[in-house]
Amino acid sequence: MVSRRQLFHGAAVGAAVAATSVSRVALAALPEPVLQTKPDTLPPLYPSTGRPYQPVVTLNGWTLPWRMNQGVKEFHLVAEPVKRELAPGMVANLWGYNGQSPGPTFEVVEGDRVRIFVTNRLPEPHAVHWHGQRLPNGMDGVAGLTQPAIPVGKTYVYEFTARRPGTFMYHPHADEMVQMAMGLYGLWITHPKQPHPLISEVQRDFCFLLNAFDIEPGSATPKVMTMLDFNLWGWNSRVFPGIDSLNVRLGDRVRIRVGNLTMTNHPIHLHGHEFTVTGTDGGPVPMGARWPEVTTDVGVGQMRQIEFIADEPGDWAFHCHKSHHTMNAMGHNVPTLLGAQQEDVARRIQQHIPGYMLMGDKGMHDMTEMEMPLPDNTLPMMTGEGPFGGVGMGGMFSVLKVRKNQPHGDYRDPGWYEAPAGTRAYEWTGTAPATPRAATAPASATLQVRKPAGHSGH
Ligand SMILES: [Cu+2]
Repeated sequence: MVSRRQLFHGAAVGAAVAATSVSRVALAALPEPVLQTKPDTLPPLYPSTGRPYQPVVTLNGWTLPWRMNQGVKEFHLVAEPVKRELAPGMVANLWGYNGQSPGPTFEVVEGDRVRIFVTNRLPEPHAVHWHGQRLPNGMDGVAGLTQPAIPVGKTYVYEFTARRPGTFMYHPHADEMVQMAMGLYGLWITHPKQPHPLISEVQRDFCFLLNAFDIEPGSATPKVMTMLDFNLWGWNSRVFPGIDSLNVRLGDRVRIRVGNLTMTNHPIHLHGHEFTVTGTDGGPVPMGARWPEVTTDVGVGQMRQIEFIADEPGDWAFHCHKSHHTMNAMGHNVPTLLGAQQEDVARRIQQHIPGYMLMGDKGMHDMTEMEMPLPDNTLPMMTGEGPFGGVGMGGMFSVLKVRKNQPHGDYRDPGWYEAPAGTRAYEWTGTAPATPRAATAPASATLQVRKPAGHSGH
């Protein structure tokens, strides 16, 4: 599923942080935009200038380096068409920032003055809204309302002070439906400037954005007018099995920040642990308003920050609980065939359509292992290999890996969990007694007439 990655070689992004060598003349020019070419999870970017903080790790993403210019952190964001590998075997034509969708994560400290140069290399006007931030109205990035849209080829400058700590997002406020359907958005973390009574120190701090795409199997560009029937559900523009695992050390306090810029809600569920929601886009949650959960719904336009102690070793599933969001692209106009005798039907159809297959008379588990002929550039609907066979998942699914021996600060994939003897579900091999069964319904009741449901696509 997830290969081991060398997470300690962030050379591609490391260089631009060194601000001291930049000349006065160069500082008057635009900061060099930093690009990222790979969808890997890059290691935390420890700040070499400005106030220190404990950095986050962006799942299958990275943090944008800045340069310090007379006390102001300067960033250069470039909106442009990008190619993003959603999972091995599928590349999508998206729009993103600095080479990737989502764009890079911004990390600043409460009180920091920031200046962001936004260059528009999209084929249409653009504007960036800094979702959730306190800032002067004219910096809010709403095309037509607070500024003219950024014309194609032009660069605009946003400048404000990051006034309150928390997790924020950024996204277009110009032709949002198209630009967000194409993958333009990113995360913004403002770290507290001093210990904060409602913000815990954590050993691991992950963040990702939820996404929804509608990409026809065999094509590569999202359909931008889709409102409901998305067919690919992702985290940071990756879909399982392309999403990296979240690797932590046993006993770590873990924070995960999840932002939702899709058009539906996502109940995010963690196995094996209880967590509390410790923050929203509105700020830290007061202690008296926190309660234990194993699932939290992340509504549209919302961020939820969850925290827990990773005190149970293992490979724990972590996923959206809408089961069609843990599947990859497939036609939805498939009737339920549980219990139907279909071998003969399939054989008769195959006489007319070679290769035609019906599926699912015993459930869809077979899909997890089936070698189906797929169109080019798409992914199996339910996939991913675990140590015990097919995981049968897609979309918004990953694994929290809790390990006693995971070194501090090491985010590399430790491989699969080896359960201690006697702690894994096993097969009963004794003699099974006759099992009483519920009476089956009379034969006539199994006859079904399927009428058109008038709910196209689902
Ligand atoms: Cu979901």
